[in-house]
Formats: sequence, structure tokens, C-alpha cells
Amino acid sequence: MSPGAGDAGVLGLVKAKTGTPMLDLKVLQELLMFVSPSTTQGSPLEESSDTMRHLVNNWERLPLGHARHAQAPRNLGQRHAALVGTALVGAAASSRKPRPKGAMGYAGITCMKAAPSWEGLATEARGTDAGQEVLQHWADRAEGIVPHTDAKVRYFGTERQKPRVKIFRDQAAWCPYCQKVWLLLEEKKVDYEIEKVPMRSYGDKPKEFLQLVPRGLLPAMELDGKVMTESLDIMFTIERAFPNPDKPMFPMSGPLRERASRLLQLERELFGAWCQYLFRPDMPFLGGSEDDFTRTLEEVDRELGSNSESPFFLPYPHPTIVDMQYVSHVERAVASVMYYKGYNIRKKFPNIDRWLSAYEELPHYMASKSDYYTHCMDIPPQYGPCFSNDSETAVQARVGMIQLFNLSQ
Ligand SMILES: N[C@@H](CCC(=O)N[C@@H](CS)C(=O)NCC(=O)O)C(=O)O
Repeated sequence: MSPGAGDAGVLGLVKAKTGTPMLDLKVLQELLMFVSPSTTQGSPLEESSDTMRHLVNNWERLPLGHARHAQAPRNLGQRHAALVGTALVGAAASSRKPRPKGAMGYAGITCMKAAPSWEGLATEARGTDAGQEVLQHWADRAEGIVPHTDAKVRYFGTERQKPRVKIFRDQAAWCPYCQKVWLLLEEKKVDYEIEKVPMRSYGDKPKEFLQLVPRGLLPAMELDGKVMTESLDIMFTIERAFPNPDKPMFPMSGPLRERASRLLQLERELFGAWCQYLFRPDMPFLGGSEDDFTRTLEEVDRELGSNSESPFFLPYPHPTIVDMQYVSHVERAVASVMYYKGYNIRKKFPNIDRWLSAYEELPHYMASKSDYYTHCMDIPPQYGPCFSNDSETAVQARVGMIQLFNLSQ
């Protein structure tokens, strides 16, 4: 297990606040080993850094156990919550008087001469509200009753039989097509198992997977033993296999169905415009056109604005397949065009912003959502290099992220 960039970010914040040079990645690694033994792979960086910053900046005023609030709004932040929880416990321990002679306590962790052992700290951490909550969360995660990127199975009711659905998705939650399927299963509350498979950029796929899916494409689904690929096909198959007339995921017929189908096409146009803008040099007729991207976003924003009944694309109180088709790529577009181009989608398009905010209220979406920095860094290995500009906002976004996550260029 190695600390990820997100841990370095939290580390940087704790470090900046406490002014200690001693909290290094090695310490963090040890911390993670006892705080989160089940975390064995790097998860994408979380967007909980604001919460973290708040906690770290206010740690002196926080009662022990406050770190549990770091779990909200997304479960993907558990590791960070655990880390800050432990840091707070360490802070309280180190500020307790009298401090043993010769011990060097510092906010975050006490680990010099006469400092408590890791086991002692772990015991202390487990005894706090935050520690209890983290342990409970791990147990819930192992049972499959909370959404989490590391979950191996998800159950929504009381049955604990082998689910009919098995989803194969990428290890690091980078794949936007896997995210759509994941969101649908969560929204529909269909029990499922998860098997993680590396993407090409991580290494070879296991031969057992290639026997099932010779092209190696993700996501894949096994439903009642039958394997299929293509995210949209998978989503429609799930909707047909587990229908819920009270909560349709796609309109059955009529003009609304036609509109929904048109919206699916518009999403592909938006995807194309994003690719042209980001992955092509800015040359007349050849690509890189900001105008095309803006025009398509305007249309998407208008479509969202035309639904007065909910913040989603269709007049249902819940997101549908249409929303799922959009959200994973829009999430990546928001992050990447800000970082590489200084283009602020959420500020320019109020209906898109409102829609994303509504999505961000949903815990299962937050569990699947990655953070902006990870998106900016994981897009090039998948799609190729991004063309950046040096607009003031883009430079600020880059510098901001580098400072925020304490990374050097
Ligand atoms: N049209 C497919 C596209 C899926 C796709 O492009 N998947 C990528 C990951 S995002 C993939 O499997 N790439 C192979 C790899 O990287 O191993 C779908 O909607 O499912």
C-alpha cells in the first residue's frame, strides 16, 4: 500500500497548519496501515479536501470525534476521514498536559521519544466516536450495505443471496462508462457483485476476464450467467430485467421517449465537442474549437432548463439513464476544461450547475465521483495529451491544485 496524491494533500494541509516538518509520507503510510488496513489500493483523489482543510484549520476547536463529519458528503473520503480522525486524536493526545518530558508532540501525531505506540494510538482512535464510526463503516462496507468504490458486493434489501448481476469495472474508478452502469444499479437498488479489472494503462487484464470478454472492454456485465458489454446496452438490459413502473429509468413511449433518445444523441455531440476542444490543437476547421463546445453546452443547458419539474433532464424526481449518460463525462469535462483551458462550465451554465448540485446530494453519486485533480491527471493516459492554454483562470486552476495538493510541478 502506498499513499496516494490525496494523502499527500491531506498531509500537506496538516503540515502547513502545524508547521511540522516531521509528518512525512512514511509516517502517513504507517498511519494508513493501522487506520485503514483494508485499503490496499490507491483510490482516486477525493474532492473532500475542503472538508479536510476545514478540519485541519479548525482542529484546535474541534471536539474529539468531529472528524466523522469528514465522511460526508462522500464515502470515498473514508480513508481521509480516518486519517484526519487519527490526526485529531493525535493532536488531542499531544496537547494533553503535562506532556512527558522529552516527548515532542505536534498537532496530528505524536511519534517521537516517549510517544505512545502505534498500537496505543490505534486503541485510542478506536475508542473515539470517529474511530467507532470508521470501524462501523468498514463493517457496513464489507457487508455491502453502503456505496463505496472498494465494495465487492452491494445489497439493498435483507436478502443475502448471490446477486444475479456481476459488474466488471476498472480498478481505479476512472472509467466513465463503468460509472454510468454503477449509478444505474445504485439508483434502481439492484443487488450486484463487483469485480475490478485493470485498464490497459495499468497493465494486463487477467486471462479469466479475457475469456469472458475477448476485446477486454469495460464495463462488462454478467446477468444470470450471460456476459455483455457496452454501457448503454447494459443499462437498458438492467432496466428491462428489473423494471419498476413507479420509477422508470427511461420513458416507455411517446414524445418523452423521443426526447430522451434525442438527449442521448446530444450527449454524444457534447462528448465529441469536448474531445475536439481538449485533445486537438486550436486550429480553424481542424478542431480545438471553444465555440463548438460552448454551443453544445448551451443546448444542454437549455434542455435542462426546459424541465421545470426537477433538476434532471426528464420530468421525473429522480435521475434517469439520460442523466447517467451525461453525468460521468460532464464531471470529467468540468474538471479538465477548467484545468487545461480555464473554462468554468458550472459558472457559465446555471442549469448544468443546478443539475450537478442535485446529483451531488445523492450519496451513491458522491461515492462514485472522483475529484478534479484525479480527473485532470487520469484523462491523458486514457484519451491522449490535452491541449492547454495559459489563460489567467487556467493558470490559477493549475497553481491552485498544485498548492492544494502540495505537489511540485
Ligand atoms: N462504447 C463503450 C466504451 C467503453 C470504453 O471505451 N471502455 C474503455 C474504458 S473507459 C475500455 O474498456 N478501455 C480498455 C482499457 O483501457 O483497458 C461503452 O459504452 O461501454
